[in-house]
Amino acid sequence: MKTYTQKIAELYRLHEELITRTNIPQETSNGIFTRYKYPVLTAAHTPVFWRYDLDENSNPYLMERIGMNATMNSGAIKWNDKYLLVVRVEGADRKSFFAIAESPNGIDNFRFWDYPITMPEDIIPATNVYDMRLTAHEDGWIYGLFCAERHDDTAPAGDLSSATATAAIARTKDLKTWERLPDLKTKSQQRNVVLHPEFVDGKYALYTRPQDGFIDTGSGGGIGWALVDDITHAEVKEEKIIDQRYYHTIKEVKNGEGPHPIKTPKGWLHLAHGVRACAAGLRYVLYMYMTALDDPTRLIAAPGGYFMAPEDEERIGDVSNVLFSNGWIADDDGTVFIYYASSDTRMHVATSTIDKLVDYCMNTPADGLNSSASVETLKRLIDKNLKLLKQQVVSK
Ligand code: M1P
Repeated sequence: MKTYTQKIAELYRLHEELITRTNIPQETSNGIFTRYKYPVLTAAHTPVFWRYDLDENSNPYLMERIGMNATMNSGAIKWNDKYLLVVRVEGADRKSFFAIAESPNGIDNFRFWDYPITMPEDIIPATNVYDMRLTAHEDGWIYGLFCAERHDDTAPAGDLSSATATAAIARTKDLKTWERLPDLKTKSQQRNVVLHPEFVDGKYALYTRPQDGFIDTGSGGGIGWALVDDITHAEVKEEKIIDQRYYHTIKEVKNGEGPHPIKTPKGWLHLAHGVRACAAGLRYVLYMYMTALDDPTRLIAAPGGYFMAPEDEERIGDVSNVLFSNGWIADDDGTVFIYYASSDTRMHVATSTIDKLVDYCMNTPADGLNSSASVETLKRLIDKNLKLLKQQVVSK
């Protein structure tokens, strides 16, 4: 029979084995990115001392006292040469909070900092907070923009599921102490709001996602753009749609900016999620687009279809058939670490390079928006390839 101390040691041994497991790149057939075998974070990666009361007097059966349900939708930043994720950790009580996990190489060995982030409240406290996008802005602050969810008090009595989504804004210099700024003022509800890293016309620039209700984007036409004079009292006065939704595409129902775009010599490289409806419910995939350096609102590349869609284990979870990304890190050597969550349950990484992603955006045919156009696009590639193959046969 194990002693209490031995049982605790066993918990730590298993946890350590999990979080120090070497991740393995998976062979990929599409040449665009490399997936990794293991999720980089799961609920089981959260520290043992978050979940168990380790005192034999108060927890004689060594039971979990605070359950963790998921680790998902994480912001990302390179900080002191480490790869940091600001993870959306969801407890068994359904409430999400932010906690930082750090890795030496970006692909495995992610370890949570001892304490979750203590995020100050706005004037009206939120019930739930989630999906932080991190931006190291040229003003010198690191901003975290996230969704603050509150019960919709205008809902009829007894309706306990109607909610409102607002963009919350906080900033920090050390990722430990956060200053909360007033929530973004907008006409509509907002989720997936992201701060552009540079001033544009001397103003802060936001990617927005206007929506009619908490779930429905309705008349909100896609990913929007707004300039804000004062980030400490941010208000969207004018908003224009820069990446529109279209019928019968991967973003027909909704879309939303992922992390802030990466600046490349050829333009701003964007990662976003698109949502379509099907008999099984909503399907969330990742897609990419590019905008011009001299005008970040001007679309210069819009590869058709999805960049990445749920595969295998990724398809299943609390909200199945979902990939969602709000964090990526571009290293100086051009490597890009794409952090994405699957089915609102766990975090993964995929790697690529700036060059490959720009090539993917610039040279993947755009969506022709109907079947005939898709066939014409396919025929053009077949023609070209068959000619090439013939030439090769002849020259042999
Ligand atoms: O459940 C899938 C995602 O749904 C929401 O995203 P969107 O606002 O684009 O529909 C968010 O709640 C997100 O956290 C979640 O992963």
